[in-house]
Amino acid sequence: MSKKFYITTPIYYPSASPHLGHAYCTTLCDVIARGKRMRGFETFFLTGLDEHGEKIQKNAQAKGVTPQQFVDEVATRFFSLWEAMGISNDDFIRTTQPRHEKTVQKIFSKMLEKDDIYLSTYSGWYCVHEESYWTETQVGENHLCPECGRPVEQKDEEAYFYRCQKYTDELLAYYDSNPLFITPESRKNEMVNTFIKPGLLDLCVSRTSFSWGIQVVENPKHVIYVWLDALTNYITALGYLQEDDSNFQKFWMDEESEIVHVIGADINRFHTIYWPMFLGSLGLRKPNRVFVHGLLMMKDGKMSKSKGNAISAYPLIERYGVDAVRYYLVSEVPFGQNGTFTPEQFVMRVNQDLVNNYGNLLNRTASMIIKYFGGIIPEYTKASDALDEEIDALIRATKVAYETLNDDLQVTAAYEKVMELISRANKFIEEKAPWALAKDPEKKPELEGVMARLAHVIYAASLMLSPILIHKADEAFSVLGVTNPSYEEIDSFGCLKGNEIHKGDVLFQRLDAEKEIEEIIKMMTGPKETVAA
Ligand code: ME8
Repeated sequence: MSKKFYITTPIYYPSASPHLGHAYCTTLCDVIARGKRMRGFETFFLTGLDEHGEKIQKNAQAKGVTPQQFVDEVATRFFSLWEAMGISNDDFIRTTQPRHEKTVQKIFSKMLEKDDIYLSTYSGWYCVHEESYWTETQVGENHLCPECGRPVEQKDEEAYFYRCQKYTDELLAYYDSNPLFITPESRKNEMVNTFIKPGLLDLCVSRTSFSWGIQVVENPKHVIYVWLDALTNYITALGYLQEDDSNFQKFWMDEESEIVHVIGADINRFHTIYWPMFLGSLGLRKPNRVFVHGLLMMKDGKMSKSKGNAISAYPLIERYGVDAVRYYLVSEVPFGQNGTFTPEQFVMRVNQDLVNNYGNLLNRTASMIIKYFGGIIPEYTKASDALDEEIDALIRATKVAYETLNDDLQVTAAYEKVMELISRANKFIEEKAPWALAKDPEKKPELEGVMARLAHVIYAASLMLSPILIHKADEAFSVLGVTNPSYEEIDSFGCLKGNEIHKGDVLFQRLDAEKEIEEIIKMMTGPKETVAA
C-alpha cells in the first residue's frame, strides 16, 4: 500500500490580487506535492480562499458590490494565477461553498454541546485588519495592534468564547512528544513564550457586529469567527461530517497519512495554538507538521497588498516562462527563511543554474553523443577509474539526500543537491576530455562509459527537477529519447542504452543581464493592475 501525504497552503484572503508572495508559498507546496506523487505517495494537495469576515465585507461595500460578488471576482484572479503557475492542487476550497459552511455549523454545534464554547460578553481592543481582539497590555499605551501596528478600537459585544485553558496541557504535551510539529523550532519557542506561558485567554469565536460570515445555528445573530471558520477548511475540504468522507478517512484519519500545513509566520499562532485545540475538541488527530516559511520581501520591506510594493508573477512568467519563475522561487530563498526579491538575483539564477549548468550539460552531452556515437546512447560500461566511480556514487547519494531533505521539507537544500550533481557532471566532462578519448580507439569503452554516465546524470537530475521544471524536464527527456520517464530508473544505470538523441532548441535562453534587470525593474514599477494594490 502506498504511503499517504496531505499538504495544504493557507487559504488566502481574496481581498486583492495575489502577488509573488502568495505564489511563493503555493509553488513551494506544489513542488513538494509533485515530488511526493512522483515518488509513489498517494498525495492530496489543497489550496483555497478564506472568503468571510469584516474586511471582505468592508472592501465589497467600498466597491458597491455584494461580498459574494466581490470574492467571486477576486477568486478568478487566483484561479488564473494558479493555472499560469502550473499548480497541481487536487481541490480548491472556498469558505463560501455550502459543503464548508454547513460543516462549520456542525463543528460549532459540537463544540457548544461539549461546553467547549460558552456565551458571554466581550469587551476589549479590536483590530479590524487582523480581525483580532487584544488585551490592554498587548495594545500598549498607544493602542496599536501588536500584529500589524494599526490603531485598535474599544468594543463590547455579546459573544461566544472557546475554552482555551481546557486544552492547553494537551497542546503542550503534543509539542513535547512531536518535536517537529512546529518547524523551524524558533517558531515553537515564540508560541510557548509569548502566548502560552503568560496564560491563554479564552478565544472569542463569534461576532455580532457584521454579517458576512457563517451563522451560528443556535443563535443566528452571531456569525462564526473567521479563524474558526477558516482553519476548519483543512478538514471540510476532505469531507469531514459529510456524506462522502472517503478523503477524510484516507488523508486525515489514517495514522499512516502525513499531514503538513505550510504557512507564513504571520499566521503561526492560529495554526499551532488554536487549530490543534479545535481538533482536540472534535476528538481528531493533530497535523504532523506546521511548516512556517519565510517571507519574500522587496528591498523596502515586506511585500504586501496594503504597501502596494508587490510584484505580480504574470509579467515574469510571460517573459521568462513558468519554469524559470518556479525555479527562482524554490532556489533563491531557503525554505523557512526570509528573502528579498531582486531583479539581479532573478537573472543570475536563470543564467547560472538553468543556462550555464543544467542547459549546458544537456547541450554538450547531446552534441557529443551525436558526434561520437551517431546519436545513439552507448553502453554504461564498468567504471574505468575513480572519476567514473565518483559519478556513480554521486548519482546514488544525490537521490538519497534529495528524498531525505524533501521529506524533512528542506526543499531548497534538496534541489541544491541536484544542482551540485549537475555541476559535478560538467566538471567531469573537463576532467575526462571526451574529445581526447575519441581520438584513441582503445579508449572507446571508456568513452562509452563517460557519455552514458553523462546521459544518466541528466536523466536522474531531470527526474528530480521535474517537480519544479514542469515543462523543461519533459524537453530534456525527449532529447534523451525517453518517452516514459520513471523515477525508479534513477538507480538503473544503463537504462538509456540504445535511445536516440533528439536535439532540439536550447532549454533556456541566456539572459542579457543588463537588459533584463531593466525589464524586471519596469515590471516592479509598472501599471497598478499587474501589481497587487
Ligand atoms: O492570512 N512572502 O490570508 P493571507 C511569502 N486567510 N509568503 C507570503 C507573503 C510574502 N510576502 N505574503 C503572503 C490569511 N504570504 C488567512 C489564512 S489559513 C486557515 C487562513 C503567504 O491572504 C504566507 O503563507 O493574508 C502567509 O501566511 C499567507 O500568504 C497569508 O495570506
